[in-house]
Amino acid sequence: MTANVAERVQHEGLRAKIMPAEQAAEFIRHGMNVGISGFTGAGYPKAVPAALAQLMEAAHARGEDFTIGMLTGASTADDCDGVLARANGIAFRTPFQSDPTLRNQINAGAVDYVDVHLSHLEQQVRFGFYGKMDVAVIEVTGILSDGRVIPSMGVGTNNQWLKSADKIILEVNSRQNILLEGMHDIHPDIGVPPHRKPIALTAPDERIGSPYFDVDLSKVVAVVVTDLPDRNTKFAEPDDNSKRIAAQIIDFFSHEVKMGRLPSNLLPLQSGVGNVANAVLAGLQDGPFDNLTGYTEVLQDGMLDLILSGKMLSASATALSFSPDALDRFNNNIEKLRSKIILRPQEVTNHPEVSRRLGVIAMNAMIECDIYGNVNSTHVMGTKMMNGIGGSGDFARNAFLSFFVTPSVAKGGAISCIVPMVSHHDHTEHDVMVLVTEQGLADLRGKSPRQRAKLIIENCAHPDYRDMLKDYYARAEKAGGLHTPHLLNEALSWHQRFVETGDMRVK
Ligand code: 0RQ
Repeated sequence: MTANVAERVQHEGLRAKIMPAEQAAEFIRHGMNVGISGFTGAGYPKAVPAALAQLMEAAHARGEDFTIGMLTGASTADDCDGVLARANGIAFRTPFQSDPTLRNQINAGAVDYVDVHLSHLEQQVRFGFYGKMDVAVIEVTGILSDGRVIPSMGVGTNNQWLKSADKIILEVNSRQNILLEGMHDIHPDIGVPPHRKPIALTAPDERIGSPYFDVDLSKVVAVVVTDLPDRNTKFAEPDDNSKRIAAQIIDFFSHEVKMGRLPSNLLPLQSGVGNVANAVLAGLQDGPFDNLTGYTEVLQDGMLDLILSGKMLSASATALSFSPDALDRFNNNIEKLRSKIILRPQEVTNHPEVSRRLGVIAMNAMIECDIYGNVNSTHVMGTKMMNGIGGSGDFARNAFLSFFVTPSVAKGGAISCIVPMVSHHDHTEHDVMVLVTEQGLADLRGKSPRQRAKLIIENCAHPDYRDMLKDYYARAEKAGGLHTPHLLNEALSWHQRFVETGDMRVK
């Protein structure tokens, strides 16, 4: 046993259960429900999924069925979702995912995918909506001599999977910084209605739980030691559209501070994943706001840099998902960051009660919105799943301010992201306060549907589509039904035109 293994797996009984991933994977059988750790490419198991994929491929070659139901915190990575999807090993998947092979299988009808709000999933598993959980495969940073477990770069649903599963496989990843110990805040079970107690968070930097997972050691059937990196996707430099969107949000914040509706250090920020979200946070680096706080789901490069520069005091999240450079900055500064970043279960980070109490500012990207402010975050042309709703709904509905952002067009201009009617609803007009594209910002608060339509078309639509939208709206008004004017036989005709011709514009 190397010194590293001795340091990472201090519990003697569990040390005796160390085995190769290939052997551990044999605990997973066809038809099982498997709870897997991982949240946006952080803290997912990296050895057992690959070994399991090989077992699946071998079984398929023998003509046998071998698929699993796979439940995670959110997306994992190519060496988890990807490798299992390529082995045709996933029959059922929930919640958020972003793997291209898996996405194709979902859209081909080969995988049953349930797109659920991230804050709902643990409760639904507790009550058995998905059947029983057979095995949990959880990446951790280390195991203490008394058996308590140090979580990894993400907490997500791990605590629940450890409780729900009949059998547990722990992947101890020595690549994860041992100084993560102490950065987690694992709230005890939030309980079941009608006996729930409040989640007693009144500020993002408060601690209400333990830094460790308490695991029933009798359920641990295998410990696998790894030394493998997280997904660590590099961010593109913010493009002009992202910078314009970011600049407008920052101007809007200044306006709201001037109006006395936001304090000068704003309110806790939630930021979705991706390049635009990252650009907004990068924009805050040079903005006039200090002493910021974060209450988010995934903490990415932009928020890390705000903390490192001293612009942000502290942030609460469920996972740390960094580019390779940001990971280096994190590891080099971890001593300083330990008191400023807190990682919690997603049931707590995304809980409506806490978002509402703290007055979170939610900023999420979308696929399209319509002229009345309904938002589609998940479906391309109403039928094909992109990634999933993730935590966007948890935050948008309960935020003090909810933003949705997108470039005004997609696919080189062939698609308008502002349409007469969204082809799928994730966030209704009731949950959407501010829409932003590179063209402009529409503040929908206090506006009727007809007032919103004029604002969204004028401020947010691309010039190529503005007159088409105005024409649709004017004819819809003439048709009557003047609360939310629509031409029902035409409302989705832009999408249909794109499906038929590859372009929403009339040629
Ligand atoms: O596809 O790469 O094939 O060209 O959608 O679009 O503009 O790069 O935007 O990467 O920020 O993703 C909503 C998908 C935006 C994401 C979404 C095509 C476009 C491109 C990506 P290509 P962009 P982003 C907390 C918050 C839901 C979950 C969420 C998402 C691809 O942000 O999954 O908010 N959100 N979670 O070409 C057809 C349109 C399109 C379109 C863009 N109108 N029609 N295709 N695209 N607009 C985090 C978690 O919950 C974990």
